[in-house]
Amino acid sequence: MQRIFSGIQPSGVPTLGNYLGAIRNWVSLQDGHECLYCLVDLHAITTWQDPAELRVQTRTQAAILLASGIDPVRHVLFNQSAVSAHARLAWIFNCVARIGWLNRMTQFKDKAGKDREAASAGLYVYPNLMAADIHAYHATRVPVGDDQRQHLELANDIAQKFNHDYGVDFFPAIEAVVPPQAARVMSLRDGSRKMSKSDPSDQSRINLTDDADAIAQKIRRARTDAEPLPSEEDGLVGRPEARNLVSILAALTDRSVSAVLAEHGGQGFGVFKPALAERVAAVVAPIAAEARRLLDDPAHLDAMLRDGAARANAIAEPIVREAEHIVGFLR
Ligand code: AQP
Repeated sequence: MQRIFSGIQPSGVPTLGNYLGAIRNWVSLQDGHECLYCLVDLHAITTWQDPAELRVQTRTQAAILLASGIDPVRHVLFNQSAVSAHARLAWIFNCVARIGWLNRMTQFKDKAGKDREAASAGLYVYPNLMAADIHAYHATRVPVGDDQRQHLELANDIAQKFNHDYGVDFFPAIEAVVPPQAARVMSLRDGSRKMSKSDPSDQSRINLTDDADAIAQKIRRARTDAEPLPSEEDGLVGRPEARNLVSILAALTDRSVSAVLAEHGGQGFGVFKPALAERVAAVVAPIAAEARRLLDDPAHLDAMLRDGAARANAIAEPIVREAEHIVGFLR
């Protein structure tokens, strides 16, 4: 059975983008794979996180993942900092990856913004830690949104260089599993930016804790143009906000963009937006309600994460010890 690893940063409340780009895929891959799903708190602190908030967000994410259908008994759900193998292998990878490779990473450029000199060193080497997350488990399949493809290519480059430099065949190749529809959900306020849980504007995203009223209000206020929807995909060229809303509905209903346009083409946003809001609420509101119920018992969530970390550690520890041995560390 192939092993899957994927992570999500507890840097805020997960969004509809996280759900359609990653979490939904995580749930369906549970059948037929051995899955490790990780709340990547080491990644989260590459940008400032209030310590008390980080603990709350980590629990909230655990609750949302459970409410979305992640099974912590058949599979493994844990937080990254509880398994030291991640940080140890990341250090080795910091010494394998080349600065030129990291300089090409577009996510660093996006997240660091204009003042790159002021970004944390952790944000710069973020892709090396992500490579370590996956390779510490010898995972071979990684379900991610489209925005993470470049990092996965880097993770393969690092593994190849490690194997080549040390003359071993130790780290396997990994394959990105990217969903066909809505692999990249965009902001509701700006169709050129991806929907992000850390966007300062709450109106830019649907949080997986939003109720039906909040969802309807955010979609009603979502930025759009004045034209009705086209009947064919060509008509969405130059209309990123319209394309985003149509893509969201396509993903939620497991249809192509053209199939959605075949049904809704010609409609104005006054008609389309309420139909979309209803679909979004049908998926998000039950997750939000179940997550709220689970958050009433934080001790249970913490115990579940500790159990996950112990099981993750049992897999990663021998692999990372072997990597340390290959590198020449004396034990
Ligand atoms: N807008 C998106 N559309 C599709 N997929 C997305 N993902 C994130 N945003 C979108 C996918 O969600 C998974 C977990 O992401 P992450 O939390 O590890 O980091 P991120 O990609 O940086 O997500 P955010 O929401 O933008 O977080 P912040 O704001 O903290 O930086 C990944 O598989 C990602 O592809």
